[in-house]
Amino acid sequence: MQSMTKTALSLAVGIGIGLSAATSAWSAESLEQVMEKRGLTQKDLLAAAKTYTPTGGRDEYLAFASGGQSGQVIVYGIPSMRILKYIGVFTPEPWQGYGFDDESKAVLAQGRVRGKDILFGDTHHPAITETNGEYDGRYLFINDKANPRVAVIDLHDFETKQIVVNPLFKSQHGGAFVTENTEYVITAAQYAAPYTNDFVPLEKFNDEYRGGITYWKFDRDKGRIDESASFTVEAPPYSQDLSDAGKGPSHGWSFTNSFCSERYVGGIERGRPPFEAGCSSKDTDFLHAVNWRKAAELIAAGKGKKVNGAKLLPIDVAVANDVLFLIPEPKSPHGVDVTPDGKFMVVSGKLDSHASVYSFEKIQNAIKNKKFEGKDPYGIPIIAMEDALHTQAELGLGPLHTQFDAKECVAYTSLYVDSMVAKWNYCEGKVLDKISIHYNIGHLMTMEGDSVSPDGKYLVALNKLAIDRFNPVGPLHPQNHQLIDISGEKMELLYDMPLPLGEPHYVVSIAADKLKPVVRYKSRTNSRTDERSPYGVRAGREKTERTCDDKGQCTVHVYGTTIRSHITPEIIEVEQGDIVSIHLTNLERAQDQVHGFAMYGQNIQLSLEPGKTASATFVADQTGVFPYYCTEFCSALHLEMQGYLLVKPKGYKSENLKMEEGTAYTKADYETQVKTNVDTQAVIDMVVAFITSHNYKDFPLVVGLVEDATDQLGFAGEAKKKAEAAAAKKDWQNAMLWANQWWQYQVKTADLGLRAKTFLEQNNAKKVN
Ligand code: RUQ
Ligand code: CUA
Repeated sequence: MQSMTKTALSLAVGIGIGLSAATSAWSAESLEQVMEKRGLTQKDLLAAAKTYTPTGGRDEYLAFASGGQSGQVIVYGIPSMRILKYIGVFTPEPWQGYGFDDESKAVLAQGRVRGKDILFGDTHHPAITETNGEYDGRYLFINDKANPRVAVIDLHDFETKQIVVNPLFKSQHGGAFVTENTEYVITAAQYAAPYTNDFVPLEKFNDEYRGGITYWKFDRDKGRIDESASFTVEAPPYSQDLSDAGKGPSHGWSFTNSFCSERYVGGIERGRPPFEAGCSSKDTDFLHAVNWRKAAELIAAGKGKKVNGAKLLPIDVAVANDVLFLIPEPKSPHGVDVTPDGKFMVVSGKLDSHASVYSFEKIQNAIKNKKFEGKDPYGIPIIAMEDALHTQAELGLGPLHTQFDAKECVAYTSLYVDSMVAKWNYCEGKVLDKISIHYNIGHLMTMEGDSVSPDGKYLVALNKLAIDRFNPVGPLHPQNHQLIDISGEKMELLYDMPLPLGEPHYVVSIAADKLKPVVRYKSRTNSRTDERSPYGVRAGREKTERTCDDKGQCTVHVYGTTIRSHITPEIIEVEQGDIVSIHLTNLERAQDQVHGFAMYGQNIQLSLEPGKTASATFVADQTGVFPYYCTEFCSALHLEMQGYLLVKPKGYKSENLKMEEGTAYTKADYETQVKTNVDTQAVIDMVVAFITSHNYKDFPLVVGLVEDATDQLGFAGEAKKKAEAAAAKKDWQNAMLWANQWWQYQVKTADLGLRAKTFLEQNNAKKVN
């Protein structure tokens, strides 16, 4: 390395050649000293050891949490509780370009309600696709309560692909719940309302306001909900709450609980007692049992009707065909959960201290024997509670949701008022253990807890209040997700995770090894449709086209690319009034080599992951100079990844000016640069020799890096030719500039190569020749 120029040498040092890896200076403090200094107990240390994940470590489970009012989904690892991603769902999310590029705007536009953009969501319940009742990790669904919508997220890239709007409902709390093979995604209305968009006075509540349960047909091959094959089972205005789909023996059925079956309408301003008084006066509400398989057959046979463009199975048809039944359930329940074996349904009443376990077999017997205690005002048969109940267990105050363990008959129920989790045996109705949480738990979740084979191991308590758990940050506190170890007899609290992004109603978790997300897109992909974008281009084919229609409206399509460290094109010239559509394809193939694209004054921010094509369309309605740049620190020359949009006044005449460069270069400058380049090439050759002498082809990540490095080296070769051609003409200015560009490509080649080399070393690649 002796003869290297200073620049090439510093590059080599910077990228770690010739330096042995420095061993980390481990703290001289002893464990005891740290414990004393930080006031930690043995128990704290044990909890830390169960959750701490050293650098580079991975989690055993991934959790998908609703982001509540943020309208997003939050992804974190268990047991480390490290947040990995916020997925933009109902709300724009600029980092991902969600709601800022044309492709994702089209997804958000699907979620318009009665023609209005709704740019937030109140997300409640995520659900993962299932195959035979097991999570398969293909797609994730989540509902919006405030506006009756469901979103489909593809777990191959963790992006939202579809939003559907329920045309019948005006709210939709109970969802998303999937059937055993994801035939349907179930959602239920909460606040009864007319199915149409018409005004209907509240006095007609009993007759014209309705609840309902919607079965969204999921097309697995397309990975999208098929609205035309979806239908709703009409239900009385009983504030349907959450649902769960049957499994195993109860597959084909679904269960939906309800509150306010009093059908009370408040109105303090009309002198009426409030909703809360009238909605909790009866001792029981109704669990709805629906034979959805039969309902689907009736719909297919044309027995339903069309209301507001949606397929509806009216109550009378449902009743006549044994599709819909009611069973009393204790006061103001919240949540119904089917046991993993599909034999029982657990319901807890918020205003009752019991959890009630209903038997599917008993319900079926009552139906078979036509043993009903009566009918509700809408003619729906009611099965007596004692004819359906398996057992009840007194758990504590404010029981809400239930999740299941891998251990037989073991369940966990949240106790909202008590701020506790109860571990109990639902076969025998016996309490096994209780633990305090902080504070006022809503949902809770065990690993793969909704599937037919829960893993148990950990439980996450999703608490409604955090109060004093964290450093104060003003009146709006973070949410508190508490991780609990449930592997032993007694539950042990391990970790508090603050989550500052809306109330996380529910979360689902899946074994991390079931997920196989991609690290890059196929070249030129519209990530929202997963199809090749018609606007994508290859390297070297970048172009700008301007066309005008007969009314004189001109549209400029820019087909550009990004690669370290430049955006092509670097100058875009348009006329005031033009519609400008900038389409950028990220040419990178290396993992994590993302570029962004932001422009002054146009509300544009794109995220260009490797292979992706994204577009931004806007009207250049004001003249001026609009710099744009890459928003990801992607390379040493990231700040130079820039350009200008020039919006000229209509009819602007060029003043025939010449570009004046800030610096003039000489022959000596050129020669010094060439010397640097030659030395740099020596560094690259060393790296290449290392890589090719190892089995790098066995590492897809390295193959991606090598492909990108080869591209960059090819560009270097082209720049070299241009430099030499200019030098031959003694045009030292251009010779020097192209020689420098040649070096820039070499630096990127070396950077990629070094990342590949380091990876091979760290992963013990084998020497092959
Ligand atoms: S909610 S705390 Cu599922 Cu919307 Cu229960
Ligand atoms: Cu690309 Cu910064």
